[in-house]
Amino acid sequence: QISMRNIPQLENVAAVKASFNRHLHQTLVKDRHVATHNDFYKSTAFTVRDQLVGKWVRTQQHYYDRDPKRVYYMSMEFLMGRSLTNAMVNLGVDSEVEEALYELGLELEDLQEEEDDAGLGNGGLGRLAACFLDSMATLSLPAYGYGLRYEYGIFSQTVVDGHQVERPDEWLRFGTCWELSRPEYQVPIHFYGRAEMDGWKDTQVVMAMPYDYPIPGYGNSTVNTMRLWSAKSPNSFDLSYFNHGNYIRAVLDRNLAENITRVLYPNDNKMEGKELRLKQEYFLCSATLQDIVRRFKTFRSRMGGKARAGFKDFSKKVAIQLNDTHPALAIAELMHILVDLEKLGWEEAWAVCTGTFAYTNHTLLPEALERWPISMIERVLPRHLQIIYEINARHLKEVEARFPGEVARIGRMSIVEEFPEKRLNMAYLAIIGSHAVNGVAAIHSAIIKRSIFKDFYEMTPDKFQNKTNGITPRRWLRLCNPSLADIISNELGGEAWVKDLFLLKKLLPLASSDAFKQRVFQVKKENKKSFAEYLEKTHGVKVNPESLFDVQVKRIHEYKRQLMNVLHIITFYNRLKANPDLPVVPRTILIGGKAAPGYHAAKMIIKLINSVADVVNNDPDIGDVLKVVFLRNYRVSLAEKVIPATDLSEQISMAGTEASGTGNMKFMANGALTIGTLDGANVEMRDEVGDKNIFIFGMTVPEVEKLKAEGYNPRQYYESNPELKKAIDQIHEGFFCPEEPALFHGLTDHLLSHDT
Ligand code: DL6
Repeated sequence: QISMRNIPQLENVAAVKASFNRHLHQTLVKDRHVATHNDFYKSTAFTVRDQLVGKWVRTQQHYYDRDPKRVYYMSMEFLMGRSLTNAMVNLGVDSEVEEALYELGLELEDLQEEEDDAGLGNGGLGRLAACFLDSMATLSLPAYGYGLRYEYGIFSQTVVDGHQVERPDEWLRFGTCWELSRPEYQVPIHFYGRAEMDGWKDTQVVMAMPYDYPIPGYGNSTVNTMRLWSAKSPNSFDLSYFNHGNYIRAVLDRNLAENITRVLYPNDNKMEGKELRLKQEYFLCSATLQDIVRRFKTFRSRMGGKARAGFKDFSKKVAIQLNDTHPALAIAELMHILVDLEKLGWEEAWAVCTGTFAYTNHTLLPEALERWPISMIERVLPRHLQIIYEINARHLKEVEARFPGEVARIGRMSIVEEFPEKRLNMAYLAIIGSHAVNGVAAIHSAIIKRSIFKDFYEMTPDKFQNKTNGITPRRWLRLCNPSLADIISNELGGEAWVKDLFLLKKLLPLASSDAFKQRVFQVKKENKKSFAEYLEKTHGVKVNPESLFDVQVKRIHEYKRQLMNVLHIITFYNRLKANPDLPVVPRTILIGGKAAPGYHAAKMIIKLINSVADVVNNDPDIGDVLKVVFLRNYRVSLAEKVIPATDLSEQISMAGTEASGTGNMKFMANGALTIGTLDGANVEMRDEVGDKNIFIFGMTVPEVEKLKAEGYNPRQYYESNPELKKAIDQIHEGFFCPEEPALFHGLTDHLLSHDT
């Protein structure tokens, strides 16, 4: 098989080697004798980065000259993963760099392991943001990502005695080659103080320092910017200490202000109502809006060189997409800037606001919907609370005008909730302040209209849309599965499909070609072999690469039903024990994912997976027929390894709970078969591939709703299904954990009483 990737040009290979050596010497100040692997990685990264900067500068100049409408993706999370291999692929220099390293006696595969993932996100929501940035750069859209530069991203997961243990993610310890600080664009962020007639007074100030990261498009000249903010103490921080001569204390206390961007909150699909998190959210909103408004204002027309007059064109030039409600305070912040600082009238400012913002909802789970206590907002952001009250009062007047006399509806649609304590419903603020609201898969967008946002849909139906999630085929096929990408490129005569995945339809006639199927099968086999080797090296477990790789990797959450997967494993095990000659395909079942550190049930599920793995893997009766592995520290770079090696992708959430899912798509693009429920984007995937090519099981959303309405009694299923009963009893009685037999009582009791 001849690779369709460009043949490395000798002069380019020589240039890469020269640049590599120059960076090792001039930038890292090392020679080959003392250089570490990390130095070699960095020399490679700087060499590739050099290829980006010209395009980066020109892209930004181009935007400045042309003054197009810009799109700003505002997100508390960007789960970027590694940058080196992504930049190589998108710049089209992967063959040259690989060849140059080879000639230098180095392996790209080893060097890339030196790069820590930029893990500034929890799961689907953060990874979606990262995929969008790649996609927008590839489409040459004038786009920016705005987020926070957490010093500690998502924790690193280790497993001790089967239990998850969290370790800090020190992704910046060795520095990163991919960021540039821009101290000249620092902005002050205000907190606390008092809201008075003539402004927001006596605030505490923290500086927001921007760091820029290049976002290269694939096969084009675009390099966009992701700008992440880092908290810095202002020079004036606690001057009273300085004034009172306590110089040392004053310098030490500067750390306190900088804590704002210290760490990512590690919850997926759950709100953490801490003041620090509120400050993080506002910090992002205020810094970003100051930056956007500055950029809007400093536009100089190519003819006249005049600054832009007024804000009437703002929403023609600025679109801000809110990635969930986490940055919803941006709506109040823009009103604050326009009304308090720029002195616009309320109506004019509000029209600018609603013309600018759009909001994406990513979840229906009630515990994930943000509701901030009013007492906290009043203390931290007193002026913004006044603004939100004003937005709410005007909104409720409109509701009243539209639905006269419907007192209950007016109460339901208020941003201010009264019970159990006074809180602000941030989703309502986001809807009211936006011109578009979307869900992330067809089924999810339909559900929000008839459930959590029903009243709002009835009032403004045109605002509500669907935008089914997607994934970037650059990282999730071309980069992570180069051999499969080669097969596709060979058949299609080039790499155009990497930018237009619909071209894969042209492969359809090959479904009946044995030769083609054999090639695809061979790639899967090789990917499984490499992954098995990786598992042995990193996890110390030997798995049979000929077995079926059955994989569920995602955050650990009850609604995602890893526990149901475990019940299946136990049942499979019991069947094999009862009948050793059972004709089955040998399976390796891999489950991986992080549990939020405060989510006890999720952590117990991890322990259970490890306990079951211990029993199954050490049972001589079972041998190679069934192996269970808990994949530690699941993250973007590990996803890139396991997904191409998977035969069966588990997408088994209860219908109506997974808004979309995006892992489902990554597996399917890499040739895994899906077993799943009619939830999230699985529904649309089934529509594309047809019923015969996907294993769908379980209840539909209407069936779930009906069962809930009738009253669901999990114990009834337990009593009537002997295999299920046996599996649950074994867990309960400590069969998998004899040293602590009552360990899983919490899980089993919950399953039999409140199973969600
Ligand atoms: O839209 C991206 C992703 C979806 O694919 C997942 O189904 C959904 O669970 C996830 N939602 C969140 C919500 N977090 N909060 N808040 O992460 O979004």
